[in-house]
Amino acid sequence: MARTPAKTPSGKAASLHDQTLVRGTGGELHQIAEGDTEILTTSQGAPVADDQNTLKIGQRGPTLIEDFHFREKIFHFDHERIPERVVHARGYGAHGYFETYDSLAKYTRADIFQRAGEKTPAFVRFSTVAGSKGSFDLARDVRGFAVKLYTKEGNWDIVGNNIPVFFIQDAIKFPDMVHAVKEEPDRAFPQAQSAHDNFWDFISLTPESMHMIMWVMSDRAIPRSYRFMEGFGVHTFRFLNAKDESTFVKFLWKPKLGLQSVVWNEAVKINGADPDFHRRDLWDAIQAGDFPEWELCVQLFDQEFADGFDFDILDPTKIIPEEIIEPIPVGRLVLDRMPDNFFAETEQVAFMTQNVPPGVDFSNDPLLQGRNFSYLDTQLKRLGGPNFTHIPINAPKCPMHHFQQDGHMAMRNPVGRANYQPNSWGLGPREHPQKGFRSFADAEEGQKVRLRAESFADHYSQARQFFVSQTVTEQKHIAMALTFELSKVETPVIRERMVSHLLNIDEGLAETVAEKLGMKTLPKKADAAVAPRDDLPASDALSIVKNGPDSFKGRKVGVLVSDGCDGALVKTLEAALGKEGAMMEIVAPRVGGVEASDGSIIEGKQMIDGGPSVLYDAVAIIISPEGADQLLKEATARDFVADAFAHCKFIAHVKAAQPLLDKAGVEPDEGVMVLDGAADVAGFVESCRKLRLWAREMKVKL
Ligand code: HDE
Repeated sequence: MARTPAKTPSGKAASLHDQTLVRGTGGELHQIAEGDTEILTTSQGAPVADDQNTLKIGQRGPTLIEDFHFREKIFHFDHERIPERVVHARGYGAHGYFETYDSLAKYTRADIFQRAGEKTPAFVRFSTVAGSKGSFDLARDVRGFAVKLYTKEGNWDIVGNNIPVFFIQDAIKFPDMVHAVKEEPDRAFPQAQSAHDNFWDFISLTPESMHMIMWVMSDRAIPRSYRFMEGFGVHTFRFLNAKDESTFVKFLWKPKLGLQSVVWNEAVKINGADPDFHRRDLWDAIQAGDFPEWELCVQLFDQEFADGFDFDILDPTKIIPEEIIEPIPVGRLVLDRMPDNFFAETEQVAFMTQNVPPGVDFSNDPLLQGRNFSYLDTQLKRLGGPNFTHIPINAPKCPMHHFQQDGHMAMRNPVGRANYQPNSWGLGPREHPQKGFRSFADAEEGQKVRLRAESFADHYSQARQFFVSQTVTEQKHIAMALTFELSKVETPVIRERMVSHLLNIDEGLAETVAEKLGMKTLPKKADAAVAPRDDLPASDALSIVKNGPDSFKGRKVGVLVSDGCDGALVKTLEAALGKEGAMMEIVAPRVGGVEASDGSIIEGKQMIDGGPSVLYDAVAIIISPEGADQLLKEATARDFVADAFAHCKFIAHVKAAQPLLDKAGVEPDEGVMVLDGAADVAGFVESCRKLRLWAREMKVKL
């Protein structure tokens, strides 16, 4: 059978999501000719004649051990699972590339930063932290943002999060912190949630977590999409140039589409309506050719600058405000291809903080140091042996020459007589002092101690700075999140301990939370090792609302239609959204579609029950008077409208929809607009760019 390797029109490798493609034994893609079906074989390659029935004696007799095809099939199935990641178990990945803007040779000798326009293949895995592999996407949680860059000098993994600080300062506390947030060990719940006694018990006993807690209680922990969130390397790293001169560096990923999150009430409902909301969003965007993009930015500084801070740059519970060191964009990351197979790539990808190329080095951040130890260990357990770098997703895309050999599942071994060096035959690779990885020759001296540096002692000042940097809406969300989480804590003393920490961050916040929890009196302030500063200036970079998009690109409008609706208006709206780079999804009483007044059929993507408005960034209601009569009797249609209103979304509607809006309790405001014809469509799309009408939130209780 002759096959031609497949390419897309752009020349890029085609994807196996095209059902007419198969992967050849060498990994290449082939087009299957029409009517051409592959013959099913065993794993050993033997053609199979019958895959519907086991081998038996007689039609109703016992199954024979001799049935090697059955045995192999069941054996393989029984071994399909590997341990899920102990943290970040639920994740979703995509392929893409990183493109360098300009040479950074002045700061780093890393090959990836030497040439403007250099493109480096990349794989990214986003994740939640606490939930297991099958948990829901909209948990209140940190999101992992792990990037593998296949550079010409080996893989560089920036294993970051969507939050720039962490819960703890020293790696030795990681197992405690993770145990506390995961399901409680006796009852095995709650799953993928921090709203329980154990988590808040640990946190309330760990003041260093307070800055992180402010982030996790903010809407950063419920992003609208992976595409609309930032990523952070968290720790301070080093760049080393050709002269081995060191510059400290922090890594930040900034989404081109701006920041956006959902509100908690929406998150709870999305988890029910579509637990895969984030993965579906990434899949849909990439399949539609709407490739998400981030800029990699660096904050660069030297030792002298670092010494000027009140805090320690080795402390992972601190940020360097962007107003103090402006992040410089150094390249862009584009995700343009989904994996062919989730397990092979997204599940088996092994990120390791210790994967750095020459020119990038570590700092002494005690969390980073501990991570460098942990990630190799975890891959060994998860992937079952030392040869996990032979798995294609983990294999570097540059030449490798070393003497590591044998072991489980070895796919490659050194060839020839010499598997050691030095040897007398001049065989095999040798190290290269100039090109090879060199660590920064930092002078280290001191006693062996188990101590936390005094420079790590301020736990409240930046927590407060984060809070005062938020808009009023965002501050309210933080207060509501803390109230919600602590309302699930059954032990009063834990709630009180938390409020006593909040008093060190913002008294108004502490009072609101205490009042909403029904505390009669305020506890006394927690003792602080260092007096919290209240003069750190607000930083706009810390707010989501202040860093939203400048267009509605990449967002989605849900359009509720009925029989007899204005089909031309639906088409005008679709065209206007298309021009904006936004998507539209039809929500109809039946997926089979509705018949518009002009006789055209509008197919439904969702039936109302399956397409609640929480799945959309804005909604339009284009129905006929009869449709309105019918829909206002349906709870799901009323919820569609009421939720969109309560979640402060922009709502466009035809006049005929008014009875449905009235029934749903919608009060007129500037975010509720009438579509009286095509001319009103442009105004609606323009309003949508603001994403939400937060002013409405005062009226509705979220
Ligand atoms: Fe991780 N972390 N971590 N972590 N982490 C893992 O490695 C660990 C930390 C992060 O999509 C594990 O392959 C320790 C900070 C991401 O595959 C494990 C400490 C940050 C991912 C591990 C930390 C992260 C992981 C589990 C404290 C943000 C998912 C499975 C010293 C900067 C990567 C695995 C993926 C995964 C250990 C703290 C980010 C057990 C010991 C801080 C994004 O090795």
